[in-house]
Amino acid sequence: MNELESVREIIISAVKEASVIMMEAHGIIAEAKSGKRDVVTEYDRKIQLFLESRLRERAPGAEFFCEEMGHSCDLNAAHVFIIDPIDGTMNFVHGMHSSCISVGYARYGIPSVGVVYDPYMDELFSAVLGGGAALNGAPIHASEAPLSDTLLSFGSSPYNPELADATFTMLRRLYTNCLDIRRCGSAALDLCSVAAGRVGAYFEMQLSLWDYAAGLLIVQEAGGTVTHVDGSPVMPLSAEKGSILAAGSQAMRDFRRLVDN
Ligand code: LIP
Repeated sequence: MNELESVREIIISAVKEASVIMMEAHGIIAEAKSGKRDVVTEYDRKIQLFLESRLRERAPGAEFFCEEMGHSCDLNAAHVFIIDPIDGTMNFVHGMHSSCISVGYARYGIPSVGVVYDPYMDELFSAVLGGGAALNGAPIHASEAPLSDTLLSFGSSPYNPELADATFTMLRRLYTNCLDIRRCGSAALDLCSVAAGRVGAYFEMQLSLWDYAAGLLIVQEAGGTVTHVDGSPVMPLSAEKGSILAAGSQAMRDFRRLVDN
């Protein structure tokens, strides 16, 4: 087992333990952050603190870039864990079982390990740089089908209603050029659906690094491509919010043709 595979195992172990906190949650209370569409719960904080504690034990000196409690760090440091303790918090609050724990790991700014765990479905998506992507240990591959033969998932950037026109204008153009659309409410799970070939493409106009750091590598290692929606590269990793587009090769070509014209 090489070093990155060891890091993956460390993350998987911590994430599986942390998922118990998520699955045993009760009396979930949504606390508004930037607004009532941007919420956090005590369970987001508990899971983040648990993961930081476990990962620090196994990787002393590592830095953390996390959604809750304002962690910021040098994203180009030797060892950085990028954590979304509950991706799909709004679903979690409303009892819609479409949420996950997402942990990315970067070495000197290069995404090197990604782990996304959906405890409701008991689906663990993972990847190491150069080692392929897997779902519960079995290899997964992004779809090679044309967009017209696949589902399209999207995110509605609910924290940024000023992006609604751009989102739904793009969606209307794509809607008649795919089989149907889906909106699951978790960017990390949407990215894993691209990696597993369940959907041909996914886009969202505004995300944070913790939403996509793990899923980015999982898509890439599954043979897919991830860019910003305008086609520009998502590397180097940035703490700034930005759009994300992930797709299999043919669906990406179709998306670009439909959107750029
Ligand atoms: C969410 C994303 C979702 C997006 C939401 C939010 P959170 O992450 O997974 O796709 O539409 O605005 O960013 O806040 O639940 O970790």
